[in-house]
Amino acid sequence: MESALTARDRVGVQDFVLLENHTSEAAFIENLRKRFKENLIYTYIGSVLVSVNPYKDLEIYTKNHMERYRGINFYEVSPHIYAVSDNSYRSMRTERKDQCILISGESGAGKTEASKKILQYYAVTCPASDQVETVKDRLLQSNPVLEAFGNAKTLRNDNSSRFGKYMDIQFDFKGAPVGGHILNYLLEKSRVVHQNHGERNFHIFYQLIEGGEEDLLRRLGLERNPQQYQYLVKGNCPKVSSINDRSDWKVVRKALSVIGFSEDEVEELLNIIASVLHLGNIQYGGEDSGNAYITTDTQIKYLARLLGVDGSVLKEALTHKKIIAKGEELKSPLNLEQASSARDALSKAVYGRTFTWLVNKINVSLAYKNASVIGLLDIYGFEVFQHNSFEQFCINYCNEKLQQLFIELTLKSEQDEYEAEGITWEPVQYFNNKIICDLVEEKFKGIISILDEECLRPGDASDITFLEKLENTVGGHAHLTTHKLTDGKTRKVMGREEFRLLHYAGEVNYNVNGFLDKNNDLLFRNLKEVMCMSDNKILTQCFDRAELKDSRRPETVRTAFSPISPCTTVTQANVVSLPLTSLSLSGRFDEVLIRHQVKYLGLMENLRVRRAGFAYRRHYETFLQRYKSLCPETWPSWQGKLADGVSTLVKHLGYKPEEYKLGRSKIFIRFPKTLFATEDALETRKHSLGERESHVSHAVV
Ligand code: AD9
Ligand code: MG
Repeated sequence: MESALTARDRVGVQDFVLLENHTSEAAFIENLRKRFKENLIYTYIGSVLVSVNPYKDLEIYTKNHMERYRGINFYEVSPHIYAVSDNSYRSMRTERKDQCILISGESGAGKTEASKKILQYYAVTCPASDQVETVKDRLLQSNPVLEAFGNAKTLRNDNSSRFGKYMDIQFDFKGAPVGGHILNYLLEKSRVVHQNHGERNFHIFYQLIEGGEEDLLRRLGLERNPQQYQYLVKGNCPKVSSINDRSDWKVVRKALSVIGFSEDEVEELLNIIASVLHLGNIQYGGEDSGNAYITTDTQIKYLARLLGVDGSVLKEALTHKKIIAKGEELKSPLNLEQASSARDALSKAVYGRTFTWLVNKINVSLAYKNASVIGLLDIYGFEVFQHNSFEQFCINYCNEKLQQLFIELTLKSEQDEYEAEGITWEPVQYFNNKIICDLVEEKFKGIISILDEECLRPGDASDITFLEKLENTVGGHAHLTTHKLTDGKTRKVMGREEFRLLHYAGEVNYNVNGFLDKNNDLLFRNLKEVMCMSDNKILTQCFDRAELKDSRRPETVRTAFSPISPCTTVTQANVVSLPLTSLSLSGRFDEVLIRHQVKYLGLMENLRVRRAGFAYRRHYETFLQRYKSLCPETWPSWQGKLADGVSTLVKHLGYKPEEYKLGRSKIFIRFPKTLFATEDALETRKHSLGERESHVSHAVV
């Protein structure tokens, strides 16, 4: 391979640390633009990768590209997601420390695509064996399955992740991928029963209807027309031009087999998916205030068969609520509204739990012990719509946590390393969004605590009383505003049912309508009972009878947040690289959008910290090994202490004192240009020796 960079690769600067005018946001964006024009979508800020979504295939993910990035150092090749992948891999191998790659950015930025590219890189470049081939296939095939069940078309992204994913890729001592583990969190279940205009339900429903074979659909009692299903018509958007549901169906079916789902399991899984559609078509009769009754018996018949439950018991559970009064069980009829929400609650619970079952099943097929790990964190991106509800609140809170982790790992760990190496440096101030995380999650007085409290308070608790409590408890907080708290002059007028959070990524107004219900996520006991009696083996695993005996308080969304905990383990891991993605719509360099994200992802602050510190660091041994040929005193080998050798070498190379510092085990180089110059010297020497540099000798481990 020809090493080094071509002139094109060097358009603008490939590391923002090299930017002349490094405090200027305009210069930052100009650099992104220049590179984007040349289809160079990646740029570094030190070890952080920034990417601009091209929305077209740039053919930069071929096998050749993968080969080019193997064993290479960051500065030797054009920035790429493969360089990040490779760097993490080598750190894991050489330092024997688990790694983590965080991927953040707004919805549609390209996070999920980036995580897939990383996975593909490992699948292609890591050592293999027959057993490993199976694992690689399974790892790769888990994506289409998870996306079918957990992604949907939204206004921002035709393939938007509606759940968070933390995936561990596990490697054995030879560096071969041998297993994996996926943690999913907080699937946006409400999408099963409702979609906003222009959005769709989860892909799998359309895939099944469009792609399912004739006899399969007949068996499931489904028609080949999404418009027939109440749960699929809410967004008025059954077809999406960028999506081929029929061919995706084939991909998903195959992936399920590769992962190791038996035919029976697939059948039961599809029975559940079809049941959700039938549930959505159950209609009720009755007056608003009177008792509801079911008018659609066909659906009940299908449901009874597909779920393996007694139709009349199900019918009753969909129209009555069981309560215990004075030790006696009483059935109280539901009115129209209550019955519809009981039905929807069942659909959400069935779908949500099946999704979790699916992830567990994939985990079983990927299970492996005693491995080193590279973790990939890919969550749903920050979302702001015209109307934002509880779902956006949860998603944006997740992003807030991720941003905090990012700050911890880039800014704080940077300072920690200088300390550990005994390097003096001036700490840089940066905005820490912990104040916003605390506002949401603090015990007793955080927004979630206040919400939980209202959910559990009997009597007149409502979305509005929740809002009032917010005003009373955290009303003075700098990051929270409501209608009542605004003066109506200086701020934009807000709705009476809204509160506004000033997130790290900008202001978002949330409408409190439905907050209590969505947080409670209550499923009536008798519906749970019916599910526990099901013959469907997946459902019996999803609805455990033990749950019926459990009289604890219902779980609220807070419990679903606990999986953010991978982040706590991540803090201990060695985080090499944190790709960040910024967004451009439809391949255009959308300056407004990009400026917004540069600002809110804190990229300028990140650059500031990087510039104040040292752009590159190398272990003495690595550094000496690579450049020793450039100095007569260190060539062919240095006999003394490594630090002295490095010191002799850099003095010979003419490094100025302000350009570098020597720590306990590493040399710290302030600017990449110093290193580039040394690289160039190496190149010149090799050419003068008539040597063609081979890819392998280029590798520095
Ligand atoms: V969300 O928060 O899940 O809504 P993501 O995950 O950030 O979002 P995603 O990876 O799904 O976004 O990317 C959105 C679309 O951008 C993809 O469907 C591709 O069409 C497009 N994309 C993303 N990355 C690339 C790329 N490296 N090259 C070309 C890309 N197109
Ligand atoms: Mg995504």
